Amino acid sequence: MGLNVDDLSHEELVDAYRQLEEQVSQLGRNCELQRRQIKAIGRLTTRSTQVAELSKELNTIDIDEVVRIAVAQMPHLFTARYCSIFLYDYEINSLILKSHNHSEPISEEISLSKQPDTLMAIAVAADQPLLVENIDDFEETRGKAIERLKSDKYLTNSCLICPLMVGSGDSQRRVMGVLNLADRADGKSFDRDDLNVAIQLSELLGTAISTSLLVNEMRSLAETDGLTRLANHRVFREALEREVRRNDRYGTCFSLVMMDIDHFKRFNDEHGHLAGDHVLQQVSRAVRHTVREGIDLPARYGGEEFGVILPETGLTGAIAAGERLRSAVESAETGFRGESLNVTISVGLAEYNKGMTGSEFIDSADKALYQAKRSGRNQVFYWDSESGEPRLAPLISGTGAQASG
Ligand code: GH3
Ligand code: MG
Ligand code: MG
Repeated sequence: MGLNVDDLSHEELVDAYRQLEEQVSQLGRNCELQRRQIKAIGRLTTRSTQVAELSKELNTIDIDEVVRIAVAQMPHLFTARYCSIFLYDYEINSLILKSHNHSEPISEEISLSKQPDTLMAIAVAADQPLLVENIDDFEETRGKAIERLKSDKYLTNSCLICPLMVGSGDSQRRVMGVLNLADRADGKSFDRDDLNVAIQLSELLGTAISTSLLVNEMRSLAETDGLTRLANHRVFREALEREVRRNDRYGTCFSLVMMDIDHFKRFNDEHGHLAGDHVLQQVSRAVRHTVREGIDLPARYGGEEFGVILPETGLTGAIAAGERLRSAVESAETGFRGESLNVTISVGLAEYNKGMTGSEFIDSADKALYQAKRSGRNQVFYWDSESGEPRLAPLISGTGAQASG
């Protein structure tokens, strides 16, 4: 039944008109709300796609790469100006800066025990992302000052701190690091949508970091000797073969030092195997600290034998290195359970000659080592390729005196 306008009084007409007006404006408000919801859903969908793409990219076992990708992508995902990632170091209970996009240096280390009032420590303690819409309000509700990453460049008072977690359940759950985001590029505060994305990321990044650390650890276990932490025999042989190929191709020089602890069987018999193991560790330390870090490759070749590959090193340099090694072991502090114990090593070395195989090369350094043993031990011999015989290494100035036997 239709409404006949002619039957209505003036007041009723005005009333009906007001109702209509109210309905139209309600409709308008609903439309606006829906428009905003659709926009938000659109934004969330885009971000979900971005998160999914990021998760594919993070499928790498290189920890540096994981962090690099994250720092490069986060500013887009959150339209944030600043991003930094800290990794958790269990031994010192601290967060260590791994990567950031700030133009100036920022704090390198945050101790969770000594700096509990930092945003990162608060977020880690709460085990969830911390959305700070306004740092001043946040401080007021907490009733104390907050230590922020030092920077004068922040344009807003808002940041999002996201602990990177792995595992589920109280006993399994571990913190791997923290992602910090500051300053939304649009000048607004981070919001609940950002927080939801941060929650997804917390697990994603935490797992990626944990996996790459685990793989690194396994690789390190497979490549190093358990007692001495030096490279093992396999890694040494592979590196030697690589260096042989490189040398044959590019014609640079390289040398090899082989070392063996003197009378070590007797040492074990007199002091026991535990003392022997301890001495092996101390000798390895001395060797590691005597060679060029990141250039030379020191390895445990066998029981009490060590080898060092010296890239880009000719005979003279190798003789100097051999003498430094001999002298470092002789003077190393190898005490065990209050007893002062000393060992010496005999050293044989050789410079690589083009065309030699890896085994032939080891053999020539071994012959020099054998001669060092025969000549009284605690000495350095080198392989003289011209005469095809081992010779006592001459004193090279600056390398200290050659031991007499
Ligand atoms: P030389 O001066 O001629 O080298 O005499 P040596 O007694 O050192 O030589 P030999 O090869 O006869 O003995 C090596 C000894 O090294 C035998 C073994 O007891 C000891 N050794 C090898 N590996 C280990 C280890 O991992 N721990 C301990 N404690 N001893 C080891
Ligand atoms: Mg031996
Ligand atoms: Mg020996």
